[in-house]
Amino acid sequence: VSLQPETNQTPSPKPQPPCPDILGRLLIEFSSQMTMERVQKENPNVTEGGRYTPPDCRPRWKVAIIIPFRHRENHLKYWLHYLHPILRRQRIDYGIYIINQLGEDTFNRAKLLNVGYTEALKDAEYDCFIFSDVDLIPMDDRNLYHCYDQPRHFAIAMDKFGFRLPYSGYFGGYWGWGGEDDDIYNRITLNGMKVSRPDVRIGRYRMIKHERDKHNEPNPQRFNKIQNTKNTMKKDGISSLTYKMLEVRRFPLYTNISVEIGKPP
Ligand code: UDH
Repeated sequence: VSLQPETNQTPSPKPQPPCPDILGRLLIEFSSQMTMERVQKENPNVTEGGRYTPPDCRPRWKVAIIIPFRHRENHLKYWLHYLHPILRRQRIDYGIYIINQLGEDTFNRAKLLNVGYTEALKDAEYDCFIFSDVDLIPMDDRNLYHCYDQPRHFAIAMDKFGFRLPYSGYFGGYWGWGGEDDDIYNRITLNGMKVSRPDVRIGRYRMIKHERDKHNEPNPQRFNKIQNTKNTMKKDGISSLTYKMLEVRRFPLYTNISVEIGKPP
């Protein structure tokens, strides 16, 4: 999903003919072995910390891609292998941020996304933020990772849901264990914004199959929480965010931000 700060509203671009490098539907598979060395060799033009600027045109936007993360090194290799070339073909000016939750307390995806938003803004003047899970790969490079004038839901047709939107208020690339994807959908609509989505034939995604992670069990309060967005949204979120930054490390293909975010009250 992509969110744009209110102050930075940009008019949506006019429909244009496809760029020459765009391939359309892509073959995505996870059976071949992947190594970070291979992915680095494939992407020599990505600069330190996973930054890229197209050399042949001036992009309209600067995009930060934020990935919540813990113990998913193998998925990350595939994600970088597929996404860097796609973003390059799309002529995106971007930076990749892996927000790594330290320790073994309960995983908090939404809080990591908030940390990513805050920390990425210290790096550059990003125009918008795309939140992606580490195991979600777009199957079509016409699904453009640039900014939109309304919050954008990219992964609308996932293989695990039969390439369909599971419900109309769905705003996640993920089936939420804390309901945080439904909560942000509520925040968007309560603030008078509208979710924008690609065509269902283009918004297709493959998820890397995996077992449920430890310390990320379904939150029993999730149904109750999403009933209360209207009351909680003004005081719970970016405005109440606290965390302990432990390390920012620039790898060739991404910036790793390791944080302690505490545990549930
Ligand atoms: N994530 C991690 N580490 C974790 C948990 C989550 O990196 O321990 C990140 C990662 O980017 C992941 C995202 O948070 O893609 C969402 O994780 P999730 O496991 O909550 O959601 P997902 O849809 O899986 O990937 C749901 C459980 C599937 C169980 C399937 C059993 N057959």
